[in-house]
Amino acid sequence: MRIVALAGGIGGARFLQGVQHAEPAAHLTVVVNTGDDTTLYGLRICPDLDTVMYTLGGGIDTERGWGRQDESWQAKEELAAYGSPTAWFGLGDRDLATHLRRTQLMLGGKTLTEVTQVLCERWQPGATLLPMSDVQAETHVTVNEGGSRRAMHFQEWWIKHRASLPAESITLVHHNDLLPAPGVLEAIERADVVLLPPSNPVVSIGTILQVEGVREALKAKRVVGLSPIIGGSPVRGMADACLTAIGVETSAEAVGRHYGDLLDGWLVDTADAGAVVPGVEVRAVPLYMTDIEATAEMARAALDLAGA
Ligand code: FO1
Repeated sequence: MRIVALAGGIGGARFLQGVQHAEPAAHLTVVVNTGDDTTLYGLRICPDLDTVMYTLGGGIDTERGWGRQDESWQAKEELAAYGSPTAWFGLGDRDLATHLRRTQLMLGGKTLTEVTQVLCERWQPGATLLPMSDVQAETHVTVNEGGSRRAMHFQEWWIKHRASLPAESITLVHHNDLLPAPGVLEAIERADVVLLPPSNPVVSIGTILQVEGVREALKAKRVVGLSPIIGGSPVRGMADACLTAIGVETSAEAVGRHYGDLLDGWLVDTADAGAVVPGVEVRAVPLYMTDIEATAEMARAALDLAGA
């Protein structure tokens, strides 16, 4: 069975572990959000690609959900001592090697798709990881600070400000056509089922849906999504701040409706059993990823709903 998932960071990566546990023989391709990517200290940093790669490859810090386990922060502390204005970014010493190696490969002429394949040779995630695009695109958030409007990179808003500054708009900034990375549309077209994990519907899944041709390719497929919102609040992260910014209510039903005609099925937690999404089959199952077995059950429920 060929499964394609459009995924962001922590929640998406954790769900994909459940998919692999439920269907170890399936061929899994993950189309990963690159809108969170940023360049700091001259290094190209791809948070969602790294989070999926580390999580499926066994290198993730399971407590944080991002970055490497057994991490140290010497470089970050030294940068803070120098008064670096970007010392707020969680630059782990082990994680730093990934940014250095990625940048080294890109300076040598490799695309992000090619770089990702090289880095995955070490981590062996057991899935094909594809960036959504090889074209640089970054999510910027416009905030209103004391009457003056300012745009900042998503990472600054998310990490430095903990998404506490009300976002007036969230925009994906790219200077070239947002073309899909090689293999993305082909993987979707060949898929038996496409899954939308419980990632951030705005800055992760929503970003991938802006890539040229992706929405059209999905229209021809069985697509099942899982709600990242349970009982009116995000399970983790700050998806509510992002949903508010685009005028979508923070509820399982509203997010399902937001994905609209892309979905054939929508899994909500039992707490949201009454959710109705016109034209979409909604099922209520436990959606807390408390351990790998619970997550695998979610994956089985999604595949069952997809009729896969
Ligand atoms: N998230 C934080 O809350 N604080 C950080 O300092 C931080 C650093 C970081 C470094 C590398 C990486 O791959 C992820 C990192 N994240 C951090 C998570 C990241 O900001 C988010 O997971 C995604 O961008 C949103 O899904």
